[in-house]
Amino acid sequence: MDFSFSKEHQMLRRMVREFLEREVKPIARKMDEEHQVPMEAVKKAAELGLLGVPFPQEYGGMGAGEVGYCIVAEELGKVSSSFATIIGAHIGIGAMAIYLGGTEEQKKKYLTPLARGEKIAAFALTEAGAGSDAAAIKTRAIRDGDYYILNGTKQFITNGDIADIITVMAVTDPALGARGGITAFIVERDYPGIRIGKLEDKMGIRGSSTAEIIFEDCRVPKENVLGQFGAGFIVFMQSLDMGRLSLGAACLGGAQAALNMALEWAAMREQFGVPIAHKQSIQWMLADLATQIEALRSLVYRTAWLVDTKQPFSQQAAMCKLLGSEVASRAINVALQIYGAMGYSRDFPIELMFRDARIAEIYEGTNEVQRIVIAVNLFRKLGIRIRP
Ligand code: COS
Repeated sequence: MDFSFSKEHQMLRRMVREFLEREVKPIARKMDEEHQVPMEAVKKAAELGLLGVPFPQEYGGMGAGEVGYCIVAEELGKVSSSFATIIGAHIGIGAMAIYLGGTEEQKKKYLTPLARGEKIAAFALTEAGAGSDAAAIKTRAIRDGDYYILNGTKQFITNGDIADIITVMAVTDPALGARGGITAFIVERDYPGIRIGKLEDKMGIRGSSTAEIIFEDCRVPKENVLGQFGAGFIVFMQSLDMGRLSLGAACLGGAQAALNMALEWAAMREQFGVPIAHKQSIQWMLADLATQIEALRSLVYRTAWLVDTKQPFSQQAAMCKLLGSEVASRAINVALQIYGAMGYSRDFPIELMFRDARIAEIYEGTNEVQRIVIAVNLFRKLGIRIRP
C-alpha cells in the first residue's frame, strides 16, 4: 500500500492552489453578490488545462487521471464552491458522459475542445417530474430521417446558459424505460430549437449558473446519439458515479478550509483571559471534525484509485458524495459556531461557505439517493435485488 501522491500530482496541487489564490479567491464574494459566472477566470483555468484534468492527452486532456482530478476538485472546494460547480458540471458529468459513452469520432470531435476548455459542457437530465427518479424523464426524441427531433424541458442545469455542448438524456421508447428506452444525445447549443428559459435565483453557489433548457423540435443529427442507442440511462448513471466522487473531493476541500479557519480563529480569539482553543468544548468540536475529514480524505482518494485502476467504484462514489457533503456542512457549521457572531457576518467568508455548502446534499443525486445506491450495492453482493 502506498498512500503518497506522485511528484506530478503534488506539482498539480501547487499549480491549481496558486491559480485559485490569485484568480478566484479575490473574486469569490463578488461572484456571489453579482450572481455572475466569472468567465474570465474560467478562460484562465482553461489555459492551464484545468478544464480537462482527468481526460487522456490524446483527447486534449491533462492526463492526470481521477486522482489528479480529485486533487483539483479538493483545491477548488477550498476556495469557491461556485467555481468548483462550474468545473465539476463541465468535467465531472457533462464532458465525462462523452468520455465514457462516446465513440472514437465523438470523443475527437466533442471531448477534445471540451477538455482544452475551448468549449463548455452541461449535463441535462433533471426535469420537473424527474429528479431522484431519473428514469421518469419525459423529454422525447423521435427519429426523422437522419435526425432525432427533441422536445422537452430540462431544469436546474448547471452551466445551462453558458454551455456550448450539452449531453441530454431523452426517451426513445417509453415502453422500455431505463432498460433500453432512454438514449443520450450530444447536442450543440446552436442547433435550431433550443431556448434558455428560467435562470435560477439561488441561496448559494451564485457564481455558477443554473438554467432551464427548452427543446422545441430541436433537430439533432443521428450521429450524435451518445454511445449506443437505448443505453443512455446507463451512460448517465456512470457519469453521475464519476461526478459524485469529484463532488466528494470538492466537499473535502470545503471541510478542510472550514477546519483551518476554525483552528486559526480558536488560537487567536480570547475569552475569559485565554484563547478559546484552551477550552475543551472547542477542542472536541475540532478533534471530531479533523477525524471525519481524515476519514473522508481516505475514502475519496481510495475511490479515485479504484477508478484509475479500473475497478468497480459506484458504491464508494455514492459514499464519497454522501459523507463529503455531510462532513462539509458540519465542518462549516462548526466553524461558524466557533467564530460566533463574526461567522454570521458577511465580513467573513463563512456565511458564504455555509450557503454554498447546502446544495451538495442535494445535487448530483440527493443524499437519500446515495443511501439507496449504497444499499442496492450491499444487497447485490448477497444476490438480493432490492427496489429503490
Ligand atoms: N452504473 C451502471 N449501470 C447502472 C447504474 C450505474 N451506476 N445505475 C443503474 N444502472 C443500471 C441497472 O443495473 C439497471 O440495469 P439492469 O436491470 O440490467 O441491471 C438499470 O440501470 C436501471 O437501474 P435501476 O433499476 O436501479 O434504476 P432506477 O430507475 O430504479 O433508478 C436510482 C435508480 C435511484 C439510483 C437512479 O434513478 C438515480 O441515481 N437517481 C438520481 C439521479 C440524480 O443524480 N439526479 C440528479 C440530477 S443529475 S446532476
